[in-house]
Amino acid sequence: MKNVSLFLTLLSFILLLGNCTPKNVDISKLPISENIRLNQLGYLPKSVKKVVVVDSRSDNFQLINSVGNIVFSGELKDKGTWDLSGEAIKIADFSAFEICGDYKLHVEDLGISFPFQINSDIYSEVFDASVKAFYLQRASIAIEAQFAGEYNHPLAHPDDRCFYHPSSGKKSGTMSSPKGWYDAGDYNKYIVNAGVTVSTLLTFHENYPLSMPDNSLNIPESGNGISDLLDEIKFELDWAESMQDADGGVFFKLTSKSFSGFVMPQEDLSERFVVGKSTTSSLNFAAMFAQASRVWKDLDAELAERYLSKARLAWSWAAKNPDVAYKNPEDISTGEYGHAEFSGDFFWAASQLFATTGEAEYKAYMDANPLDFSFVPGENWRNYLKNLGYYALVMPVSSLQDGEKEKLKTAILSEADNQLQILEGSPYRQPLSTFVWGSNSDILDLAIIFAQAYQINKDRKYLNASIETMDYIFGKNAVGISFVTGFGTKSTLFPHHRLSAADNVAEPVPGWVAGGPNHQMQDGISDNNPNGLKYSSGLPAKAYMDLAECYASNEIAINWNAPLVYMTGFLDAAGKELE
Ligand code: G3I
Ligand code: 9MR
Repeated sequence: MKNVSLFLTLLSFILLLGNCTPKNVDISKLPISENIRLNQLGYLPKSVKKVVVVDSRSDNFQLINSVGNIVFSGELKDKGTWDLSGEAIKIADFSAFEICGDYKLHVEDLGISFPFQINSDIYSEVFDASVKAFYLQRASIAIEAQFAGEYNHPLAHPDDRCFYHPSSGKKSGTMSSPKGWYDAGDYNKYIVNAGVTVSTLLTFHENYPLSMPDNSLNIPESGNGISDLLDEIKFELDWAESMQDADGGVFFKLTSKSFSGFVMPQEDLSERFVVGKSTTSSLNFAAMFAQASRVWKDLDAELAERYLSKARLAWSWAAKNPDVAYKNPEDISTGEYGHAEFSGDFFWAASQLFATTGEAEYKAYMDANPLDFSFVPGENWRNYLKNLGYYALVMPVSSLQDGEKEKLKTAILSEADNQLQILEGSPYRQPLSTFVWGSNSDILDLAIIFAQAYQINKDRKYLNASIETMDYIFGKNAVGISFVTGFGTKSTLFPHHRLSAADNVAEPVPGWVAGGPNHQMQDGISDNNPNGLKYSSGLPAKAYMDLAECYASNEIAINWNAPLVYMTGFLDAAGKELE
């Protein structure tokens, strides 16, 4: 390994000499071009570094360091026109250049790119921020300045007296259901969305348990000897646990009757209701608590046992009530998270219960109801859940026999190869070509497939694919921005997020990934919605507006941030491993 590294360093040096006749370029005089689409955080030193150059007639590019020296130059590779953005695409590849520092890219007929770094810790800060964002999203507690700085606010939504809505099955009365994270830009809490969020975060922790130690985030629980990531997840589990009915079934959501205005949470004094009870909320509960039981087993045996017994009860309720879909009652108009086909939910819950217990009942369900590992855009809180089941079953801690684990690993690798083929054929070198509501979470979930494949066999092609896919999130996209608030020279500034829009702070709450381009533009101007938003482009990969009113492409959501945590944490670890 050492010889390879020495060779690569020498190669970089030769390239440096060969490629550059150190020439000063007065970059201060060059215009900044937003047609150079790159990862605005930068690049890991020993990794793939491919940048998209849009609508340029130039044939080459130069890499310029902070003092204006051309340190690398190369040819622009023509990739033709991308029909999803209407752009002529060329690729600038400077993967061979590995020297850490601050750089910009120059293209003769365009100008200079946003600044970026080559460094092994470029994902470290955004990883922390993507988790800290969850703390800033907490309900029922005061978010204090000592932890939140300028994003502090008084206690809001105590949720200690929530009315049972008739759809919950209760005729009257109230229940206490405090804590948990606001779902997204709104102030409501949904079990179907909490599940995929908690499971994605726990899956990251189970695979990279040392990535976020205690005292990483400066949250109230910091210093208690437990990973700050687990402390944050526990705040959601504390709420979710209160949503289980005595018979094991799980209520669907805790919500106001309609979406509140764009006010700070402490100003939203709407009555709060416990609404619905469904197969899907019960399965989400079963899955996340079975997984949580596994994770807390060595931290708090009693809690782990309690979680597991509640997960079993929720599974049993769902098994007895397999077809109870959720639909908003007439007097409720907040989020629905409604789907009609629950096989992915059942498989995921059975997988988590089996991975934790090894018990025949759950194995029997999976054997009788097998599901392929696959990826379909737009399924992120529905059929995609089965993939989280695969991730649980292939782990060393899982009770599955090795032979069967190998089969599941082969399925993951096969899908990763399918997606890699799509990436290789994409002018933007990322695997998504269908842009719907929450498309950035599709990108992030695809990156997790590559990360899981890399975890299985350490083939660099999967690590590189995960890096190129994440480059899209941080600026290598047809919108030309970093979709993560607070990260990048040009990043999402006005997310559909009441906490960001209603506070007196100019900058949005940092660390949130926006939903991303959505060709359906449900909030756009139309015959049914004459006051809708006028999108600057209807091209699928460009159908995005950085406006607070834009909920169909610019909202933030906990289930979209969970894979952001996974991937920035994974690349932060990979960055250190590659050093
Ligand atoms: O996936 C299908 C795709 O196959 C199909 O071609 C396309 C056209 O029919 O539709 C796609 O489904 C879309 C789905 O998002 C993709 O995830 C649905 O049309 C679209 O209605 C659905 O939007 C959901 C949105 O609520 C409106 O219901 C989002 O998934 C969901 O993330 C979002 O969730 C909201 C909560 O309700 C409230 N809190 C905020 C949160 C985020 O916006
Ligand atoms: O703020 C709401 C957001 O969380 C939802 O995802 C979105 C779609 O259900 O609805 C948003 O609320 C808007 C409502 O749908 C229409 N009137 C304006 C509301 C605030 O933008």
